[in-house]
Amino acid sequence: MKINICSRCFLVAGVAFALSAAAQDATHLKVETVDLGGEVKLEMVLLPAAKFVMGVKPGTGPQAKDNPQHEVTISKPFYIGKYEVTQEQWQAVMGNNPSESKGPKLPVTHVSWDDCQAFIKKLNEKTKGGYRLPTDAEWEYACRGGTQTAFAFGDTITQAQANFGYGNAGKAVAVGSYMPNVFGLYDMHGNVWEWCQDWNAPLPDKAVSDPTGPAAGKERILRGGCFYDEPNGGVSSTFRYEFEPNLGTIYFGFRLARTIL
Ligand SMILES: [Ca+2]
Repeated sequence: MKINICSRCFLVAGVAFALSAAAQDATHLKVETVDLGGEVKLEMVLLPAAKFVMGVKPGTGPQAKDNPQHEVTISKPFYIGKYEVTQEQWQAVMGNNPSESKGPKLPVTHVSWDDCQAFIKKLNEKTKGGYRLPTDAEWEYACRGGTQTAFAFGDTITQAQANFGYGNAGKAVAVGSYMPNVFGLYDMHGNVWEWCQDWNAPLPDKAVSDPTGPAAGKERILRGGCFYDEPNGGVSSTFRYEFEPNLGTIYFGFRLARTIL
């Protein structure tokens, strides 16, 4: 297993801080590249610890499910996938490909939350570990990239900026086909829904630190919408969807996070 760190990048790790201009400049974020074998790479972007405002600004933009504005502290830096997990990455780790529409650079689909856990277990055995799904709050922090607008690109979004609304391909496309957000992350809006770690429950309207959701539940959170969804129906930075953890669909994929061990 080969680990490469971009040598020209830097990041201040440690205490929580508000996003600085440097932290918002993706060219300064450290990228970790892991070789999964067979020339298949996994790229992870190191995001800084930060405080950010999570949730829907009252009276603006698409509504979110149970996501009122509240301050969230992310107390430690963590890695998040630059892209949705691809079919070639799933194949490299699991030795199979559950997706209906096949393509090495397409996001893997038809994976349940439980399937994601099996993938992560094998990936952690194969690497130095720490991989997991992002929490709901980490996902929104990563999606926003310091913005307070409904989308990472402003209060509106176009089909030139993301794959949603059946307007483009009408299906999932190769990861990284659209513009990245300020953190250099691709397809946070649209393409496929992304499983998060948390059980579903309404979010608080008070400040919290490193929230992980309730200890138990019936459905897990998904974020970001997919090629099918409309801007006011799931593609925004704040919209939360939920689904039983044992079911996968053509609309569901995921993005990895990694704790620094
Ligand atoms: Ca997505």
